[in-house]
Amino acid sequence: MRVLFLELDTENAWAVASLGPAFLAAWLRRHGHEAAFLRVPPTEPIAAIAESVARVAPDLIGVSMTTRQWLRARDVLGGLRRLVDIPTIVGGLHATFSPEEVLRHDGVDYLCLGEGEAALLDLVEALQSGRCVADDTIANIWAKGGARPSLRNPIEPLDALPFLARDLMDERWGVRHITTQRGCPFPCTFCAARMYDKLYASLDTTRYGRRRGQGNVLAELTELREQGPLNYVIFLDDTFTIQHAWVREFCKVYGKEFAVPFSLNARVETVSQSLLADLAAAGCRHIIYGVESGSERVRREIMKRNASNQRFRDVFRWTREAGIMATANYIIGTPGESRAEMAETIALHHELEPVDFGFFVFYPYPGTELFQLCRDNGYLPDDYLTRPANHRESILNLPQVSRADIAEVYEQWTAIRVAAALRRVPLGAAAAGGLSVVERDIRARAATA
Ligand code: B12
Ligand code: SF4
Repeated sequence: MRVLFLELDTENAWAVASLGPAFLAAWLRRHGHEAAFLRVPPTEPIAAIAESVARVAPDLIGVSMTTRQWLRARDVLGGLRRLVDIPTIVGGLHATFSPEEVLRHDGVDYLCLGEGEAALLDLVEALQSGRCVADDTIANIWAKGGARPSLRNPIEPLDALPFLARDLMDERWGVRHITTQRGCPFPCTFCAARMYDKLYASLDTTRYGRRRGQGNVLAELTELREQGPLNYVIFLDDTFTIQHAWVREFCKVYGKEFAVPFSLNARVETVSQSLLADLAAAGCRHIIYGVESGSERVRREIMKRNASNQRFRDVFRWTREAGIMATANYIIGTPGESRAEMAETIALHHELEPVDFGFFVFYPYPGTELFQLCRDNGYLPDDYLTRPANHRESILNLPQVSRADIAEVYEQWTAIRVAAALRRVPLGAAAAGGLSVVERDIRARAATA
């Protein structure tokens, strides 16, 4: 069978495509099926999408969905249903945690809960042999109108998975994206990534949190180096710096064999000065830390993140001293956060002096603890599923701060961003490129490689 994965872009700017389909395609191909990929720009008319789909002539259309992609997915799949007669399946975080709402829509035939490799293969083989897929015939696959399916065990060990199907990722400039684990052990209440761990923990399955062997990760990198330029590696793991023995061992070999610069995501509780030194020696150039709030109360009581502000100050200093760039990410307008606490975040930002930073207006992701809190307290508007998850404006009706308050703080952050960009990049260059420090670093390396 041939499965076509549609990548529904929500922004015009390029970003690496979703990883889910690249994992699924590799698995399907290993089992003798075909996988194709079509990137769909944000404003591409349905008729044009239908033409492109018809050219590929797939037997099944697959769509991976974050919450931000949901509205576009709804419109595209609904529109396609009127023009082409091909079954569809959706998966990913939004589908997993809002399944009833998603399945209700025209053009969505099947939905995959959680990890998809084995489940999608079973569906493809059932469709191929003409078997009916109704109530709980395939674990993880929810057929429209059917009952919620049971969940199968996550694949164990992760090394059993084939390497990512890179032709579905649209990588550029010799920058390669890789994951060494699935799941995150921390309890952050706003985080959607965390929800898979919770989903699987609540059922009679093995744990979702797993890590690949170092040898398996290094073998994928070796293959990538043989295939083309390997200029920069981005580890997309939620928190790369858990399991220090694993990380140190990996750094030893990576530093010797590759020494290609790389970046990763970390929490301040999971790094030490000596770990940062090992990472830097192996080639780590950039770490993205979730700071989220400058108020210890907001972090502790609302987000379940217990690190102190002093810990953030120390870790940002150690990171700088190790010669690694730090990016800080912040959230604005978490339920329960006061206007003064939002100002504390700006104050902490000025102390941390990260090389780069991101600021996101809080959005309640389905399945998360804070989503539930917003729903229980009436903060969530009834039409929340039709409001864009763009992280630029709040969709909540909060008692202690208004949307206008949050918009004002967002403007303050925007001004800080503009000032930082102008300090870093001469005016002409900033206007021409508008690139972040990291993007410029990556492109410069790609140009000289
Ligand atoms: C890599 C990554 C990106 C990449 C690629 C996106 C992607 N979807 O892979 C880039 C840089 C583009 C990106 C951008 C953004 N991201 Co992002 N990203 C991630 C990250 C760190 C890892 C994803 C990953 O490794 N997946 C690995 C695979 C194995 O997992 P998976 O995607 O869930 O896929 C499996 C199953 O879900 C299922 N499945 C998935 N798709 C499908 C499709 C079908 C047909 C089937 C059958 C099954 C299936 O099978 C897959 C294999 O088992 C996650 C955190 C996380 N742990 O998920 C955040 C995450 C997905 N991102 C998030 C966000 C918010 C964003 C941004 C909005 C950030 C921003 N503020 O700008 C943008 C928006 C992107 C968009 N278009 O919507 C949120 C999404 C929350 C939500 N409920 O929507 C997450 C969960 C982070 C978080 N902690 O909250 N991101
Ligand atoms: S540490 Fe990061 S990925 Fe893990 S639960 Fe918290 S926010 Fe999510």
